Amino acid sequence: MDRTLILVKPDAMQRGLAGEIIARLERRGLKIVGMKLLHMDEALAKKHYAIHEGKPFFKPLVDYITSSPIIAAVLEGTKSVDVTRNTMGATNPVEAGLGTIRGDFGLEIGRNLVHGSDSPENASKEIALFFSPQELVSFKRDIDRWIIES
Ligand code: DAT
Ligand code: MG
Repeated sequence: MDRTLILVKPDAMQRGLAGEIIARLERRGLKIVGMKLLHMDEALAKKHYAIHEGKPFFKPLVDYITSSPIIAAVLEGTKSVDVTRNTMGATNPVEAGLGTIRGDFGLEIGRNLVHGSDSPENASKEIALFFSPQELVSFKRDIDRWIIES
């Protein structure tokens, strides 16, 4: 199972870039197997960003990610973690390449539009924070296409 979690962050939601961001990942070939609009509370934000606890940007990060509704989605496909992160670009938009989401639409590290899991292990953990197994569909690969299993 090759899945990753993305979050369309509050700045992207407020700027009307959710469709653009999801479209770029979808056009790459990744399949949407789960999606929801939700407003993260502080407890969920702290769990999701637990690895950054203690860092100077932790509180601003939690305040930011809980500041408006966001979209959480699970994407599935070959090397989904790496492909998603390549499509997102570097954490700091100033360093992100043109043609990446952060490079094309961002300027501030604290407003970098999108989250993507950084390893398959963390993807599994993060997906479980946001989705129950019943909320995800599964795709079956049939040579060169993906078919939703009923
Ligand atoms: P990424 O989102 O690319 O996985 P990360 O996991 O290192 O990056 O950090 C999580 C988020 O925290 C990142 O998207 C933006 C914020 N952040 C990271 N480093 C920061 C810094 N030095 N100053 C301010 N915000 C930072
Ligand atoms: Mg990260």
